Amino acid sequence: MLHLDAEAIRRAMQVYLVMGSMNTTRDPVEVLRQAIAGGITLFQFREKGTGALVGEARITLAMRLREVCSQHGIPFIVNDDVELAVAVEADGVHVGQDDADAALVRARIGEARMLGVSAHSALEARRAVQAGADYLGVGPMYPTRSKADAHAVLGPAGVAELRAAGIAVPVVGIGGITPDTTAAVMAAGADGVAVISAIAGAADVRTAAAQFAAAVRGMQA
Ligand code: 3NM
Repeated sequence: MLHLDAEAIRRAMQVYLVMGSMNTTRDPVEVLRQAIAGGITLFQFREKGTGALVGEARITLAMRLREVCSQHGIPFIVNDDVELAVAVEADGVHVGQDDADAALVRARIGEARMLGVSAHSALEARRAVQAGADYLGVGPMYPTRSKADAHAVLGPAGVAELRAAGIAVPVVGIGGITPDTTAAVMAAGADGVAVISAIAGAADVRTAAAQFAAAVRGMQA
């Protein structure tokens, strides 16, 4: 397991790839390898929604992806499945507002693992931080086809609202983000961009990831 301090967590937000087997027609392990070669800084395993693997196949894929992340020093986060996260020695867990209670997840995973929580308002953000969130996912920034039950589009203004309310923890924007819109999300106060389709669904995964990395770095001059 990686032991990341607050600054390392903030840096890990920069190019945050989210993926499950449903998000690619290729071998997710190969997609992850390419994305790491292109410069992603964190990976979240999100095996959820129509066509998601269950049972042994789900655990096996999680272990394979976890191994690739370990080989490259990339933090590995599991979406909404604390027991899977513990079983594969994940570096953290991410939960949405409709998933397990964040404070209970924190109690289960301990202080060493990262806890990410989705938030759509300053109130949800404050509660998440109180419950022990290390970082927040805020979205959707733009319309997305990757999440059936996504909230109404917040836009980068959703991130700016949290910052204006004094929320200082690392924030990653998510939802419909492309390399072209990355600068707007960062300028609103995000520490990085979380992406499914624009990386996992790209014809050239490595180049797509590199474009995001360049866009994020362009904002840190
Ligand atoms: N969460 P894409 S939007 C997993 O708004 C997820 O909380 C969202 O995929 C939120 O980059 C989303 O393909 C899907 O739009 C992101």
